[in-house]
Amino acid sequence: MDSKIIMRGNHPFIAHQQPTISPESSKQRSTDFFNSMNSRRSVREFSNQPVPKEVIENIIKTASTAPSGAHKQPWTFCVVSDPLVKQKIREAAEVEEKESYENRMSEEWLQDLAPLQTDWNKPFLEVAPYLIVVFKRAYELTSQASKKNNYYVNEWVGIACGFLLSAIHHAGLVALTHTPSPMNFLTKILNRPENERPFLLIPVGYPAKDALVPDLKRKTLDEVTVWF
Ligand code: IYR
Repeated sequence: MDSKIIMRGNHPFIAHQQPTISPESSKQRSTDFFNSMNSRRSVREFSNQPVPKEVIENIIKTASTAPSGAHKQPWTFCVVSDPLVKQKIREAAEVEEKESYENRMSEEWLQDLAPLQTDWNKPFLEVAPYLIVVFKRAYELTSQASKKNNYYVNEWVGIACGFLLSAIHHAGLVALTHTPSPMNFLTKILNRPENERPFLLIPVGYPAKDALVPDLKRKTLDEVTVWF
């Protein structure tokens, strides 16, 4: 159904359309959604089982519904399934990660990571069928090679990644929110333009049959909430 256009100034508006549901349904739906999201875990052990491309398209479309300042949508999702590109990314990530684990990370940081039992080896970067490399667009390049501003880019791209991780979970897949540091190698390997900066590297797929995750506990509602 076409929405009726109402002009505000020179700009078209349409009626907000979201079905109203009862408070009881809201309770049920928020409980169900919490239970679903509470079962999401970051996974580092992937199966190489293929994932339909349509699922990846849908989760990226979902991420791109996120709000953004001045509706600039300052994100680019690079989708990598080519084994040669995945191999290049793994090799470059492991070079940086080895240096980080051996020389750059503080004792305190290494101790904080001990419960996760991570190290510089990143086999998941080749095993997972897809790597989604999220770039933030610091500004936009116009055809006249001038720059157009984007605003609060970290906040909006972070929110879009939250939507992406939720959509991945909802689709029955798993992901790792991976931050090899520094990440400039992704700009080079994926040949991204000067206005884009790597933000997160997210392997996506099915979990390995015998995948383990650390036995972590989440903070309680009281620990994370202050009511006024
Ligand atoms: N980037 C490294 C180290 C690492 C850092 C944090 I903060 C983590 O939550 C987990 C790992 C790695 O991926 O191993």
